[in-house]
Amino acid sequence: MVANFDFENIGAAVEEALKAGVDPLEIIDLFSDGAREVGEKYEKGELYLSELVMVGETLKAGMEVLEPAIKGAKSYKAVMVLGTVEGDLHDIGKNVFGMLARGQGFRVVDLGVDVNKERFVQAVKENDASIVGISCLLTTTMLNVPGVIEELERQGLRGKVRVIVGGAPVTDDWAKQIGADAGTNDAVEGLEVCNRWV
Ligand code: B1M
Repeated sequence: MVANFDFENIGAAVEEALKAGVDPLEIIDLFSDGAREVGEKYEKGELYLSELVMVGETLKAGMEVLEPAIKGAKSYKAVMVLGTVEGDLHDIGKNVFGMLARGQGFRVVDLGVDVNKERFVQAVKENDASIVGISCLLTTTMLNVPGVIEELERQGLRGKVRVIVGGAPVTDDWAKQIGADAGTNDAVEGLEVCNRWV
């Protein structure tokens, strides 16, 4: 459904799958598979940007129906500041990660997309956060992630927070090389790491 940009019917299909007892995480995996397939076609020039936009809308429509099935924690175990790095407008993966984190008892302060280093740092101070989550989908905007970590260091906050970077192009090795504590291209794996930290 994602690969066919069927944004009109995806909500009903997700509802039906949830009623049939399908695990919401399995549905997220299917979304990611569809998005990957579309991304590859776009890369090969087989799809237009307008179709990429429709895929985004389809993913969002599906996530809206999925969200209530994942939310549920009543108290929180840590505060996490989350945002997509400066220059990057992709937010679907970040929202998946944030939604899962809320469901597992984190208070998530979601700063949205195109978040600069100053806003990350300000939000850490204002919310006394212990985790900073940075999402990044473009190889070009990966270059903006080290700046956030440097700014945390400059403001004397790096020792107080753990930093996780996530997104399709991110690897744990790269994240550690730039001074983060962890990196992943999988929301569930990212959450496992955060749970180990608290
Ligand atoms: Co964009 N885009 N896009 N796009 N887009 C990609 C990323 C791309 C790989 C497609 C391709 O060419 N194959 C490519 C990047 C290539 C590169 O950098 N090498 C690309 C490009 C080029 C662009 C533009 C530059 C296109 C243009 O304008 N010419 C442009 C950039 C705009 C900008 O950001 N400045 C652009 C725009 C867009 C849309 C706006 C049309 C739309 C985004 C809509 C939105 O987010 N609201 C869009 C989409 C939909 C995609 C693809 C097709 C799908 C992304 C997605 O939502 N996936 C994508 C192809 C792909 O990913 N293979 C592509 C589903 C989502 C659930 O997965 O985001 O990977 P993902 O999140 C995963 C994990 O990565 C992880 O958890 C999620 C679930 O496991 N995760 C975290 C994510 N964040 C995390 C944070 C964590 C932990 C885990 O901790 C903090």
